[in-house]
Amino acid sequence: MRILVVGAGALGILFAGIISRHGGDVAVLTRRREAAEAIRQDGVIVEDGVSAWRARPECSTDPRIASDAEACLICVKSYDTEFVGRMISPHVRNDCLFVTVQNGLNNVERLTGIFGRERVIGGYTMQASTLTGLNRVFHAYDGETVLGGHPSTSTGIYRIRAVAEELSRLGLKTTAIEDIYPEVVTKLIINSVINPLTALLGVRNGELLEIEVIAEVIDGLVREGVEAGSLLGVKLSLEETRRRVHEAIVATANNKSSMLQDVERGRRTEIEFINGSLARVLKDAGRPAPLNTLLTRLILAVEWRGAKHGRGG
Ligand code: KPL
Repeated sequence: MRILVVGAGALGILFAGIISRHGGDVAVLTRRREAAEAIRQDGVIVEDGVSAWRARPECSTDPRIASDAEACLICVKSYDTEFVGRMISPHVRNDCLFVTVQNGLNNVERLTGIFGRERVIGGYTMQASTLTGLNRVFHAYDGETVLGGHPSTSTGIYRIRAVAEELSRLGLKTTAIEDIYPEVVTKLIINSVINPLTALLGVRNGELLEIEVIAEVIDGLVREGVEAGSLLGVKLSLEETRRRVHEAIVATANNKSSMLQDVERGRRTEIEFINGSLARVLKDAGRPAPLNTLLTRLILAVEWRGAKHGRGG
């Protein structure tokens, strides 16, 4: 299967590197010329603290590279999903599949708006990596990727399974399930805790559990998330969701969350697609969302500081 990884961030580089290392036919599409140059010259380098390896996926800044892809893994930030979807859409094959394991809500809908309901696959990933150079990542956790059927798609489960099997064969532990939506909402809640708190405090994921005074904030975010989930039609158990958040923090302890990485680079974050979207779901139903609202505003303020004073504020 010819795979196109769209985006050369922490996850895109990791996915393309793993797939290429396992003999997959993979290319990366990035709009950043200097990243494309580095990948073409030196390949991608993945290190995990013990060893490092290099792989050589193809790489281009030209969207026409999408023309022979059978599956596109969309690995850009949520605010760029629509842009890259429209950029590749004139070039893709009629039977190409579009897979999103991005953070945030509604990436599936953004893609179905461009490619229709039958070619989009939703999912989430617990892979954790930190971008350490233009073509280099620190792989903090080799987590599971899960794909599945979604209320906004009608992609056949057999096609979803075929993609999951192919990705697993190519080194990315991937499973397929009938209904991914509860898992997407759970991952959203996990991100609503880890991402803004690590970004505001400037700590790696695991350190969140050492800071006793924020335990109540974490618990409050889980409660708001579970309530938002039920408004989205997903019944989650509070206890189980607390366990999943805790498990994610422990598993990805050595990672810098994607939001902390963005803040450190003075870049736009995904806050409006994570905590902002949970706050909107609650407020639209007339429910209070104090923590998600506050964290959204604080991270937007940090973005403002970064824009005013340069990198990392
Ligand atoms: O999704 C992530 C992110 O940083 O965006 C986790 C899983 C929390 C890893 O850091």
